[in-house]
Amino acid sequence: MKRIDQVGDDGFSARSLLDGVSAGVVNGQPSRADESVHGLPGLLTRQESPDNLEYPFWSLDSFLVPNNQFFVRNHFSVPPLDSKSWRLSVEGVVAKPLKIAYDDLLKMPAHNMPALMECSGNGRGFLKTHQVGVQWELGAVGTAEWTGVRLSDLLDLAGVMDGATEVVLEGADRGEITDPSPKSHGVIHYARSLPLIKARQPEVLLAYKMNGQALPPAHGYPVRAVVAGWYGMASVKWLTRIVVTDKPFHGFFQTFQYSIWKQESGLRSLAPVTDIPVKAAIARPMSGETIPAEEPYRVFGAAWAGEADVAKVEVSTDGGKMWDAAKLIGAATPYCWRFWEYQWRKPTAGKVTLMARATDSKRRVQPMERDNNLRDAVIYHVLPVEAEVM
Ligand SMILES: Nc1nc2c(c(=O)[nH]1)N[C@H]1C(S)=C(S)[C@@H](COP(=O)(O)O)O[C@H]1N2
Ligand SMILES: [Mo]
Repeated sequence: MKRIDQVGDDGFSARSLLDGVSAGVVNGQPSRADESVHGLPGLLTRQESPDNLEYPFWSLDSFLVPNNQFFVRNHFSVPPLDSKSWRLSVEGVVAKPLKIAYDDLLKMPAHNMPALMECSGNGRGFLKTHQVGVQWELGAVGTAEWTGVRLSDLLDLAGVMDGATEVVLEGADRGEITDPSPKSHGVIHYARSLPLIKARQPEVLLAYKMNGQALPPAHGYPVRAVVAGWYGMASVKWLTRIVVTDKPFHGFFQTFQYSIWKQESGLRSLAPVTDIPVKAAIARPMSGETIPAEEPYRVFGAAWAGEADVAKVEVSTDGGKMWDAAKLIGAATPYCWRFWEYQWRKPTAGKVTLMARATDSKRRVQPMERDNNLRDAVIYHVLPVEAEVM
């Protein structure tokens, strides 16, 4: 079923814009990507036109994911932008509306920030109650080093006026969402708003570099937002317009998509998805893997906690009855994942269910069960990995 109608054919495919990596093998393991006729080597194709490409999470081995293996989540086709003609307008409740050129942005104070990006639908393919949307497994997540200017520096240039409460970020990409419902009834741009208080934080950048290279077209060239600590939907790519507002923004991707049920004073209401809660994910073994019996095995993965740090990761090799502490590797880097490992001394033959569970620096523990109020997003409950020891 075709979900999104594109406008014109001026967009082009993300795949043709990414450099391929050597096909067939990733880190010594066969790549499932080559099973797909159209697969970009090193990424799994979940959807085409618009392209939605997944990082093979089981191949995890470097803290920064290379640009050509970084997951891609697009709602429309990639807009053909060029840094020469690109302009960013800052308007709305500001004293001095601005139109910034790419070169002006490069002259502003630059900041480097490693940060994790995770799609709020990451893991949707594992939900027991099927949800419409891209059926991601574990790999709609990655960490990159971003370089750019602080959104707050730009807001200061424009002079945010009293009464402003939100900052709407709009991308150049657009289209009409026709099926399934809800429909957009006309062409819309990708847009998301941030509360002014988050927009003002130092971890919110307008980035023009990713891992030291110019931002690739699929990841928002020439300029994107990076809202560290929040799910990826907030990090608007192909940014061309910023509107400071004094009332809540209720756009399509703020309400119909990327919203969850909350309960306050006995009232249920939909609230936009925001920060990333604590989560551990197992990279190896991958599900269905065969593990040699009676030999030590290194269970390996990553954990992250949005605006908080990871304090603890525990592993169970018996389906959640007994838990043992995993070792956190390296030092904590704010807004990033932390790798962990667990030495499983003596796996005994048979089918096994492995689990990893993280706790953050505010003592919040990853839940065992899925909360259905979270609808099709914010998938962070403990996910079992079934493997066989033989
Ligand atoms: N303009 C625009 N920005 C966007 C999107 C989009 O479709 N259009 N997708 C968002 C979502 S849902 C995610 S998860 C991240 C993914 O960033 P990536 O493709 O660089 O991994 O971009 C966000 N920014
Ligand atoms: Mo996303």
